[in-house]
Amino acid sequence: MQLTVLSGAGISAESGVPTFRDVETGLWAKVDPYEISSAEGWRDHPEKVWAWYLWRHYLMQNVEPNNGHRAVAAWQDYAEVHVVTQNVDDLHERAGSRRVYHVHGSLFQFRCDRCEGEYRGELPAMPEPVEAVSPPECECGGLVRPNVVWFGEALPDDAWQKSVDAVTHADLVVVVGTSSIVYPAAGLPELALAQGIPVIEVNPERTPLSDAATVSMRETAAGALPGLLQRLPSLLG
Ligand code: BJW
Ligand code: ZN
Repeated sequence: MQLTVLSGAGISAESGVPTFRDVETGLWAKVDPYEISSAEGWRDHPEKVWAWYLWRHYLMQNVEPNNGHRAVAAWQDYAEVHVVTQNVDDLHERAGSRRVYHVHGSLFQFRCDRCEGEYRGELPAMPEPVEAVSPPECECGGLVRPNVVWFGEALPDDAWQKSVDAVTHADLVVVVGTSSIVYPAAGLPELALAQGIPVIEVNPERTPLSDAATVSMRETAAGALPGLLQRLPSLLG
């Protein structure tokens, strides 16, 4: 059996990583997403964007995978599991998942915004958010940026192709912890449904996917995923 998981920020929430859109605790409750997560924001005030990502980098290094990430990794004992994640953390890998496709990049890689060269220098620890930090300069005169995908930027080709393959060749797709509003990732479950592949959504809140999904569960990732395979016969009938 091939099982494909599409994850979003909600799967890491129970590890202590804030989601983006939660109105009280979400990352974007305090900053404007288009100022911080867009190419224009980087061009206009790179020091503000760099400071925010240094803080998130520190945060992600200092959290642990939760029972949601661990359940997905444990499914590898029973199925060929592919994980398509919008998250830039490494919690799926640290839980033991082997096929993980980061469609929005990784906050553990940094590159020059001009020559694309990888940056391997030390990063300052940033346990608290600060307003502005100048990003390191590359030898070519460009600035070092996180290797993540901002609004208006193309998704990495390789990860995207593998994700489309994984979703369209799956026997079951589990969509967990995403608001399902950011495209093109939000279109992946639609591809599966169009082919008659069942899609199970796990999210404590309703999303634009909820009505179309084969099953939509109002539960958290760490609560629902550990017992999900055992519940499949009753969920899918
Ligand atoms: C829990 C839980 C628990 C809480 N358990 N669940 C069509 C129409 C209009 C616009 C567009 C369109 N197609 C494309 C666009 C533009 C844009 C877009 O989609 N905009 C929409 C907002 C409308 N898309 C893009 O720009 C993309 N690029 C693109 O289209 O390029 C075209 C192109 C082609 C060729 C050349 C050039 C260009 C790029 C999108 C990049 C998104 N980047 C970000 C930042 C990444 C770096 C970083 O991490 O900082 O990705 S934005 C942000 O949103 C981040 C996330 O990956 C992404 C999705 O968020 P996610 O994961 O769903 O989080 P939340 O917070 O929204 O939701 C959390 C959910 O968890 C909630 O539902 C909770 O209920 C739930 N939850 N606790 C389970 N315990
Ligand atoms: Zn450079």
